[in-house]
Parts: sequence; C-alpha cells; structure tokens
Amino acid sequence: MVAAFSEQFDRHGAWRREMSSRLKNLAAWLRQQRLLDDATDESLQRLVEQLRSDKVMVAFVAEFSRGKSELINAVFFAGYGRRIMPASAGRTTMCPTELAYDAELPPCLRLLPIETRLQPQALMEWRMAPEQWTRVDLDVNDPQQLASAMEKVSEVRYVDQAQARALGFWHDDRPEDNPPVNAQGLVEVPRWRHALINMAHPLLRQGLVVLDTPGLNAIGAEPELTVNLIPQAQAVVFILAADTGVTKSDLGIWREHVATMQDSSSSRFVVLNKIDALWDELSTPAQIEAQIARQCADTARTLALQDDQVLALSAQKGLLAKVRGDAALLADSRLPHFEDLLGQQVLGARHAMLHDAIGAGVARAQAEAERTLAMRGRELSDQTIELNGLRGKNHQVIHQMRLRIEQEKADFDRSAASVLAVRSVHLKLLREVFQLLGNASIKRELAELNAALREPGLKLGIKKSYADGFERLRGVIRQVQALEGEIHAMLKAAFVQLNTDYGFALQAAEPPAMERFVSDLDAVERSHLRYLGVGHMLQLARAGFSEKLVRALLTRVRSIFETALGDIELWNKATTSQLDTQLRERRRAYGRRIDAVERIQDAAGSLDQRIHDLQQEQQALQATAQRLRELGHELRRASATDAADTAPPELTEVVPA
Ligand SMILES: Nc1nc2c(ncn2[C@@H]2O[C@H](COP(=O)(O)OP(=O)(O)O)[C@@H](O)[C@H]2O)c(=O)[nH]1
Ligand SMILES: [Mg+2]
Repeated sequence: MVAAFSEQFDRHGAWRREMSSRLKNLAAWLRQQRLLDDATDESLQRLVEQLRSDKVMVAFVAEFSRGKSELINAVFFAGYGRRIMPASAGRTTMCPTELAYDAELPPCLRLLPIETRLQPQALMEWRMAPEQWTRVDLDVNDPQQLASAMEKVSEVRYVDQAQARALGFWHDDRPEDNPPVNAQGLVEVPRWRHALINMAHPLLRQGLVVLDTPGLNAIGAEPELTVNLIPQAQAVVFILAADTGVTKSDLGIWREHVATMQDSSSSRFVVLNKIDALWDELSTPAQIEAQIARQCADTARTLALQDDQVLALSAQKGLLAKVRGDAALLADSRLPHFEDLLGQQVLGARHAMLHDAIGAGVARAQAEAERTLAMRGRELSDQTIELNGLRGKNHQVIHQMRLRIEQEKADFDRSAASVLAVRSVHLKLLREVFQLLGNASIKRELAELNAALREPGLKLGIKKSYADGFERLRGVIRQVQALEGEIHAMLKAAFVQLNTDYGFALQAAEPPAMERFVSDLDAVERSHLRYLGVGHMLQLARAGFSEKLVRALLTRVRSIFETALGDIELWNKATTSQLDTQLRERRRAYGRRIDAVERIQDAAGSLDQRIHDLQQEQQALQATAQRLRELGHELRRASATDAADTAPPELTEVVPA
C-alpha cells in the first residue's frame, strides 16, 4: 500500500495527539492517587510538550531550477489546487525559505533583508529580532493573494561588484561561479536573505517544516545554512533534472551539502525530476521505461549510489495530476512512490524516537509510583501486625505502645537532618556541573578557536584550532560525566545509610547519559570541517564571514549544553522528589499509627474495626497497583502502534479510576 506523505503525516499527528492525551490522563490519575511527585510530573509534562511541538524538517537542496519548489508544491500543497511556492520559469526562489506554523503569529511571510549579511549576527539571532524582518500578511483563503505574496521570495536587486562581493555573491577566486553582470555592469543578487512563511496548513500545524533553498551560490554564502540548518533536518531531498543530467554545479552541491551527511541521522533522498521530458510520444512505454532506468543508473553511478537510490519522478505532472484528480497521470508521475518512502523513513524514525522517549518516561513514572505503593503497603502491614498484637491487652500495654511509636517518630524526625546533609553535598556537586555547562565555560573553552577564526588573513591552522576547541568541549562533557558518577556514588552510599537507619526505600536514579551530547558535538565539528574542506578557506579570510561562523558555532554549542543541563536538572529533581515523597509518606504513616492507638485508648473505635479498615486499605492499594500496571501497559501498547501503518486511532479517554 502506497500512502501519500500527507496521509502518513496526519496519522503520525493523530498518534502524537493520542499519546499526549494518554500521558496527561496518566498524570491526572497518578495525581489523584497521590502518586505524582514533582519530578515525575515535570518529566511527563516534558513528554507531552515534546509530542506537541515535535518538528520534522524536510530540506530541499539542489541547484536552481531543478524543481525543488515544484516538488514542494506537489507533495505538500497540491490541496490548494495551485502552486504555492513560485515555480515557473523565471520565477524561482532566490532565498532560503522556511514554511512552518507558529500559532502565536498571524499567517504571514517574513523576510530578512539581504543587507543583514553585512552585520555579524547569526541567522538564529536575527530570528529573535522580529522587528528586522519585513512582514507581509497572508490571506490563506485567497490562493491568488497567497501565491502573489509568495513571489516576494523571488525578488532580486542589482548592486555593483563591490557590494556583491561584500554580500557574499561575488568571488574573485572563482569567476566562473559568479552571477551574470548586466549591461550597466550591475550584479543581480537576491533582495532577501531568508524567508519564513507562517501558514496554518494542516501538515505545518502538525509540526512539518519545509526548507526550500536556492541554488549553490546562495547556499554557499550562508554558512549557517550548511553548518546548522541543513544538518539538523530530518530529511534532505537532493534533486537533479532529467533534462540537464548531472552538471558540475549539481555535483558541487551534492559534494558540499549532501554526500557528506551520510554519517548523520537524517534520511537522504536523491530525486531525478522532470522525467516527463522523456515521455516521448513516438516511443513505446517499455522504451521510455528503459530510458528512465538508464538515466537513473547513470546518475547513481556518478553519485556513487545504488541504482535504486535514485528516485525518478515528475513533480510537475504529479502536481497537475493531484490538482485534476487524474489517477493515471499521478501513477505515471511516480510521485506517490517518493512520498511513500519519504513518509516511511522520516516518520518511521520520528515515531521510533518518540516511542522510546515515551517508553522510558512511563517506565520511570511507573517505577516511582510502585515504590511509593510498596512503601504504603509495608506501612499498612506493619500497622496491622502492631494492632493485632494489642488484642486482649490492657491499657498499660497500649500506653506503652503509644510511647514507643512516639519515640520512633522522634528518631525518624532526626532523619531530616541527615537528609539535609545529603542534599547540601548534592547541591555543591551540582553547582560544579552547572558551571561547566554554562555560557562562560563555553566561551572559555572556545576562546582559542574564536581568536584563531577572528585573526585576519588566511587561516591555515584552522582545522587544528577546531580539533583543539572541540576536544576541549568534549573534555567538559567528560568532566560532567565524571561529576555525575561522583554524585551517583555519593547518593547511592547515602541512600543505603538512610535506608538502614530510618527504614527508607530510597534508590539513586541513574544519571542521564552524556554520550549523546558528545556525538552531537562531533556532528557540529564535522559539519564545520566539512564546510571548510570544500573551498571556503578563502572566504574565511574575510572578517565578516568568520564572525558569522563563530556565532553560528556558539549558538549551536550553547543549545547542546543547555539540553544536557536540562537532563541533569530533571535528574536532580527526581532525587529531591524521591526524598520528599518518602519523608512525607513516612510522616503520614506515623501520624496514622499514633492516631489509631489514640482511638483505641479513648475507646473511640474498636480494635477489630480498625484492623478491618486496614485490610480494606490493603485491598484498595492492590487495586491501585493493578490499575497502574494496566495503564502502563495500555500506554506502551498504544505507543508501539506504528503510526504509518494503522488507521488513525480513536481518541480514547482513559477515565481516571
Ligand atoms: N517538465 C517539467 N518541468 C518541471 C518539473 N518540475 C519543475 N519544472 C519546471 O522547472 C522550472 C524550475 O522549477 P522550480 O521548482 O522553480 O525549481 P527550483 O529552482 O529548484 O525551485 C519551472 O519552470 C518548473 O515549472 C517537471 O517535473 N517537469
Ligand atoms: Mg525554487
């Protein structure tokens, strides 16, 4: 069964919504049972947020006029019945364009003027300065207005060579790659540097982000695109055209931006577009078929791929067929096969990632709740034994027992001091971790690389500086890992002591793994080195360019360190919550025991009645434990349902018991 990308994405969206409503129900139920500590609450909320805001970015990377925008229209926007991205001869995207949905904003197109390239800020920083962008509101109900507003991404300006050079579109060392000069000696450059389209399209609402890029010249001039944006996309679609074959500049883009991403986690697709150019009326279908196969094989060989890794299709006919509802033409366009693969790979990977996160989160919540239930169960049976021992005893014995419980409680109250001592050691170590992952630390570790990049002139030793800088950053993560180990060992020892001394059931949670941040750093380093490796050394000699690269680097490293910090904070919270929960549960149990004995002393309640109540509470506790297992099981089962394979599930409300 071949499923259109939009259907697969809808199902994935429905699955995400279902999972988040199940997680919310789990949290509500846990809260009702007084089994939800702060840390579990926060980690479940984070999961819900992750499910809600999960983004899937599909980046289209290719030379001018290969049909990127047309393919985007065909796969995502055919429902509008017309082109949304400008894709007709002479009306091509001139600047990188991101299509996404942000509920905080009205439907609009935001454009960042090309002149911002003369300033050092990274694209990420410009994103946070909305006033610098030109905003055009979009009327989503008026396809005509929509399409004409979108044409802004095709706007150009004419500047002299010096300006073109300053903007990054003119290179004296590679004259053959420079844009043409008009009769007045002026160079055509894009009017905008970056475009953000905000639209409440169903796919975009569910977290799809589409990145349309212009050709080689413009991509090359924006280092951040290459080192940050494209490597972070979940899928990169590289497009060639059947009528042009593989040209030198196609190869340039392939080598520079696509081929090297093999080792990254994103899926890569190679599309041979415009196969309708081969639909020759005088050839038989078999001949056409053979010709397409031959061209795919040639392309595969040039790019060093397997034949079946090149997907032949016609974006234009695919779009036309969808708009007209022409099933035969749609089949001929071969668009559905590409959509199916795109959906399966991208959403499959997304599903697996979220499924793992849900599994881990639910298992943690369940373990925490089970620990509390076990503790409650133990208290109940201790108390039952205690009360059974009072049968037929006189007042004096009962009084003695009360004194003993009060003594025990006084002993227990002293545990608070020990808990406090553990916490203060814990916090001291954590503060070291927070400092290591803070901004000052990043700046310090990258100071040399930063200085090397900012030094004027050719930077021949720059690769070494990168290697050193990143080794230092990895060193920081290793230090954090060591501290985590230290904290974990300290907590384990302290918990064993507290458990023996005061009858707690504390268990030190495993620290969050840091390996993934090391590999994130590796990926950033690779993307920078790769970028410098393909002929950007000369550009690096320009101060403005290096400045941008430095800023792009810092923002990226900062976000990796912040994520690591977030994980560690949650781990810390889990420890604190566990201590709080156990202190609270124990205190409550003492209160109940004293209360029970008091009632018996005052003859306010019969011993038998009290013991009977305890038995009922035990049963209720078992029912709760059973329900907890069921909820966990249901959640895991629903999460495992492959979003891409099943019909959208009904949104079942798990009614709190
Ligand atoms: N014959 C044919 N032309 C196409 C196809 N896809 C795109 N085109 C045309 O190729 C030109 C460039 O397409 P566009 O999407 O703007 O290319 P981009 O620069 O890569 O975004 C436009 O005139 C399109 O109509 C296709 O599948 N078949
Ligand atoms: Mg385009």
